[in-house]
Amino acid sequence: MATERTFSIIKPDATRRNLVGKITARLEEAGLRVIAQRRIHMTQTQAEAFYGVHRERPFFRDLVTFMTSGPVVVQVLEGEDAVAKNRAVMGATDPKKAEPGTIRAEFAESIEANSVHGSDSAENAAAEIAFFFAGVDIVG
Ligand code: RTP
Ligand code: MG
Repeated sequence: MATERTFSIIKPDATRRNLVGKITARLEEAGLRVIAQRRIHMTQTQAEAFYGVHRERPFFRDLVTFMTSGPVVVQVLEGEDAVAKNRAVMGATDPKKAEPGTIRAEFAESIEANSVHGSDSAENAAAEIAFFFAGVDIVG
């Protein structure tokens, strides 16, 4: 597997509980390197566009409200097999179903307030990275 990049968000439930360092440490311990990072407060327009694929899902409105409820930390992660590696260290969407030791099992509050986002494919990773970062701000 070649070196790959993925996109990560530390969500508002985690920034509120001051977990940015602890979560980032988990990512680093898994072999992922933070090669770009920014703390932002997403606008409604940004959240709606970012989660556009979920527009028809019943949880879409609540998700946009949650993701705009406080600051988030957006990150570009690099490493071997980064997309799958990040998804593995995150754990399942619903923390009740997440493997012990994963970020969501340890830190998530609920299926919605689940502490982290990670791209689900290399294609989506490229699009999500480009949504938040200019090439000049990514230092691999
Ligand atoms: P993510 O996109 O944030 O990495 O999470 P995921 O792939 O594991 O989950 P996905 O199905 O893409 O859902 C995106 C986010 O929407 C919220 N959600 N709420 N109330 C619900 O039933 C529900 N289901 C999903 C979560 O914040 C989830 O991460
Ligand atoms: Mg997803």
